[in-house]
Amino acid sequence: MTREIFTADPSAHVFGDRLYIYPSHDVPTNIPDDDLGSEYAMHDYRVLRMDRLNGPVTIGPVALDVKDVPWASKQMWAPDAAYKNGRYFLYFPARDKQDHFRIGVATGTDPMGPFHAEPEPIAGTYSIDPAVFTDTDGQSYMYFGGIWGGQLQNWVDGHFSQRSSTDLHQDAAPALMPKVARLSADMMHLAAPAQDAVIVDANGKPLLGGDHDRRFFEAAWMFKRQGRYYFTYSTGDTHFLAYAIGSSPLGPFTYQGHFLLPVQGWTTHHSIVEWEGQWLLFYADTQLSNKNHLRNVKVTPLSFDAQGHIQTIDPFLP
Ligand code: FUB
Repeated sequence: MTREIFTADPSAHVFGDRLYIYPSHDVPTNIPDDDLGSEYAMHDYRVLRMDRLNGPVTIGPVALDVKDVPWASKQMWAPDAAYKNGRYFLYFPARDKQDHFRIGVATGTDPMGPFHAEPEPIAGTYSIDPAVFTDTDGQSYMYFGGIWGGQLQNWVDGHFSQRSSTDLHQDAAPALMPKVARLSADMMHLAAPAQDAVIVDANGKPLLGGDHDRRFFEAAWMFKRQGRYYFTYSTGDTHFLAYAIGSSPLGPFTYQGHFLLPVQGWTTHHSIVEWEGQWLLFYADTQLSNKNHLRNVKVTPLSFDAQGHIQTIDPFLP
């Protein structure tokens, strides 16, 4: 969508009659690739805007820099945004001064920013990849979490303990699940402690830790279509985007399948939004750089069959 800067992890939202994308802003670095994602050394956010589908993309100024976040030290990873009562909210993960990923919130009056960060991360949050969904009744929910470099495996008891740099190494046990929590009316806090957003198979059994083709890794997203809640996510080391459907935003969600086959590059992270009567998938790949940590956001139409299944996209086919 834009070649001027490197962007990834696109969280798209329609505010008014325009579409805004809240991506990670990738930057060059010599840090080698590793299982922790150390090469993703981003330090600020830029917002993208489209005034019409397939129209030009406007790149906003710096919307938030890590130096202006009192609690954060580095690695401004995949953000999301929301709007309520004249205020825009930017939710973002970053490492704190102890090197633990936490999730912060920053607010502003313009969807392009700038955003002013709260002095502390949101109490009760940890790990990475916040995604905020507002239901048709006005209640908002935050989904978050990511294993390996996202550290979700280190928070199983509600506090950080260094267990592993990947996952729990319990292939026959239920996988680590994404987290979901109701947001407070002011959008700044969790209204209740985060709980597991459980992903189950067709028999109602939680997906297992060893099921790398299907289990949750990172990159949560939620949308509602025809009264059903679609929880979408990345399988990480197997490089698929997958989805599961539930009847409540809190889950459980029944696994359905992959909807994006692996792109060029290690990560795969996305958002799905309906705009101008068309469902759109925003994602990213490394075709312009050939480097895992220098990605570019793309958009493609998304289709559903009569049963509401998402039709699988092969990113290498026209
Ligand atoms: O962009 C940094 C991290 O890589 C994101 O937080 C993950 O979702 C993955 O895309």
